[in-house]
Amino acid sequence: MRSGMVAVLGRPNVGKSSLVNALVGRKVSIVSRRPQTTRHRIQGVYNADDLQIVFIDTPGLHEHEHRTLNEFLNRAASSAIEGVDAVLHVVESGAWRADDDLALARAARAGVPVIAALNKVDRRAQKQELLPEIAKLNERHAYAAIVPVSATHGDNLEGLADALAAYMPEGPMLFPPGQIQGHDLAFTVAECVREKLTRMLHEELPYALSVGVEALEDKPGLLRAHAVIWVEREPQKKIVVGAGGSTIKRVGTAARRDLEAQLDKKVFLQTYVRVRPNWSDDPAALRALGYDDG
Ligand SMILES: Nc1nc2c(ncn2[C@@H]2O[C@H](COP(=O)(O)OP(=O)(O)OP(=O)(O)O)[C@@H](O)[C@H]2O)c(=O)[nH]1
Ligand SMILES: [Mg+2]
Repeated sequence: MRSGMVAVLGRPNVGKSSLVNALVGRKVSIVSRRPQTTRHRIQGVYNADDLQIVFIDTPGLHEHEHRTLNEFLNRAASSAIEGVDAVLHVVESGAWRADDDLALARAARAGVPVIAALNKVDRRAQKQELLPEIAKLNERHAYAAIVPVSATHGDNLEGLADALAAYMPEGPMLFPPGQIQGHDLAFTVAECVREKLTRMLHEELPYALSVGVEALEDKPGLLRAHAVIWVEREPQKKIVVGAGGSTIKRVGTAARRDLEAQLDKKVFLQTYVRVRPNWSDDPAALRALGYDDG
């Protein structure tokens, strides 16, 4: 038996959370086409016959933004490397950016083997295009392995797990096989609501949003939850609510349906929108809203 911990690092939007969800076989981390979707370290456990890997999904490392939230996100990602057995550096095929250099530098600093997952290879029409890209990655860093994958198509995930397995220490499982999620129900509800908001709202608004759950009642067959959506300014509240409450209603319905499918029970979800000026640039507000700076 081998078992170990793997920190999943990379710049925003390369598909880290998609990859962790695909490996773990269920949705532990929210996903959207916008960068900076993940805001917390999120654990997902992969189990195979003689292998257990605990993946730690992290916020995308990035340099160009300077609110306190961005500092928190970068610190939360950087500190995920502490105590892990390997780092999985996720990169997007055909799209190396400056923030990839930043992520690689952090990964290399961990002092453990770094494996590259070359993600989104489904977008490459010709598989030969990958060879020069793999050669280029080899020049950038002495990766322990470079594994082309597609998180959304499920391509080569076992190949990736096998490559990681070689670097997992021998030893007993870290978690019982049934336990696949490290976060509590309130977190799951809040993240689900934030995912729908991030997907449905335009432009800058997702970055001005945070979601918390203020009350939760979990009974057999029924979950009741009150979610509070925090925005920074009154006009943002109007946009989230929408004309006649239409936007918030769509968000609430999508979140409820997703939660009902995930939890296999009925969900009664109420949503409120409140203003907390400048929360994303205020360390005390960030801590109160559940953000962890590592
Ligand atoms: N075509 C394709 N798209 C993918 C793949 N993996 C992820 N995506 C898409 O890429 C976007 C970002 O995915 P996420 O998993 O949220 O990326 P992330 O790296 O976790 O992003 P942050 O949390 O913001 O750092 C989403 O629109 C995904 O559907 C893939 O293998 N192929
Ligand atoms: Mg993510």
